[in-house]
Amino acid sequence: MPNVPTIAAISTPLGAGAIGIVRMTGPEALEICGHVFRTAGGRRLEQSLSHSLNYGVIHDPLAGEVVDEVLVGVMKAPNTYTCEDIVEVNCHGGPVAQQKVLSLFLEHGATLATPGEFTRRAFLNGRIDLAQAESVALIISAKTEAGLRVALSQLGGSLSKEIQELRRAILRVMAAVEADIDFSDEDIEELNRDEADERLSELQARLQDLIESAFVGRVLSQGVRTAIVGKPNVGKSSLLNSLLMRERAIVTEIPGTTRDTIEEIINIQGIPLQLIDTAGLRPATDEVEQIGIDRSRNAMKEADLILCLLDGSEPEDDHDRALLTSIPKEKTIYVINKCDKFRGRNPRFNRGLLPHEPVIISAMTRQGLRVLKERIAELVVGGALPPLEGPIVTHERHRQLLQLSSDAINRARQGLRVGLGEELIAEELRAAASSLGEITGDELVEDLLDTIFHEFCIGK
Ligand SMILES: Nc1nc2c(ncn2[C@@H]2O[C@H](COP(=O)(O)OP(=O)(O)OP(=O)(O)O)[C@@H](O)[C@H]2O)c(=O)[nH]1
Ligand SMILES: [Mg+2]
Repeated sequence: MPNVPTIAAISTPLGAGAIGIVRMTGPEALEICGHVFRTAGGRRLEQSLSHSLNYGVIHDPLAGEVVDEVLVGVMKAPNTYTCEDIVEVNCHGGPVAQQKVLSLFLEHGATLATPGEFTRRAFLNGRIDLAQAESVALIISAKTEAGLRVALSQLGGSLSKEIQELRRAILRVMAAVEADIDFSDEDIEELNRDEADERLSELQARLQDLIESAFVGRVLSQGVRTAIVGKPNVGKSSLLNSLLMRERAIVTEIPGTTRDTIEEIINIQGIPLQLIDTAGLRPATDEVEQIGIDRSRNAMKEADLILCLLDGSEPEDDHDRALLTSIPKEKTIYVINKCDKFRGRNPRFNRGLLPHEPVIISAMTRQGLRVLKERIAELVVGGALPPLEGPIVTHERHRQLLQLSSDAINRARQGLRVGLGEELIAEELRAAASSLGEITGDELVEDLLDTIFHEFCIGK
């Protein structure tokens, strides 16, 4: 038995589709598939050219029956996704045929792949680094074109390249600091303390640029969590529906219609918003409503952005006042709804109570929605997404490691200024480089791999 098991999984989503792909990688992939695949001309699969598509049938040798008519893609090591032999069986898209093909592979010696295991092999076999591997999950979950562009550029290695450059540059300064007085080596350049400090200051600025890109990266990859909150009946669900342009949430004139939170993704000027419609906030009348209201408060707390909806056709009451004091105003846009009811006149709601200028809309006639979208883009990214040039950090894990690296450089620079010993300074710089190495996987803890790849889907 070879050390590396051959693994297999269904790589396309469950359910019916035009085609479904069962994928297998590992040293025995061709042999295992060969046991159950017959080409029309009786040729053996092992004899196929690399990167070829082979027509034939998958048959169950024990039952002696044909399972499906298929095309088998053969990709031989090392120029493949995993750097190992891969076969991809394109079946008809019914779940039964795919399951059957997978079971046959497992019966003939393959093991079921764990989530992300194909990509993990690509990483372990050195084809991509860890940051690139993580971008694969981002490509799958991208919610806007801009998000996809960023993920693809990360897969292409833009972030890894910058991080590797920074890491090497830090190690060079470290070597120079260590070599300072003891010995001279031709490969190590000489830097006095001021020069080392200046070099580190430049590196820190580059780290800072990356850290700052993380906000846009997160917005693009995860979307902006946006909670629509307000009293019952002010039109929260109507606003969700008009922004989505479909009747997603139930709307009635009965206060307390929405009981549970409802989440949908919309795209505003390239910014993905994860919109959350919530149960109206008021003293609950029953247990179910209370649970819904607790969820609304939670959604409000976790939101990046709050749309606080108010009914402009009614004067404010004590509930409105209580609500307004409980809302964190820095991340809130106040929206006065139902302007079709007070057309041309002032809302009956006293806008003097609001900490900033509200947007006036009608969720019913869609009036004011364009202005609302502009306000959202303004608050989230200052009007428009910045040009997506250069590497962008998309994972919180990366942002934290960059910050650790920058903090360590800071300590090293302080050490240089106060005349700390070379060894202690070098130690900080080693830590700074090591944090960066964790991003690309050059320095690694095995547990981390499990955490990262378990977020993947099976078959990727
Ligand atoms: N005239 C007018 N009526 C509206 C507007 N928006 C919502 N409504 C009406 O207000 C009522 C309540 O709307 P919903 O969208 O269900 O309100 P909600 O805030 O989700 O209410 P809860 O789920 O009970 O908290 C419905 O009868 C809507 O048709 C608007 O812009 N103009
Ligand atoms: Mg509702």
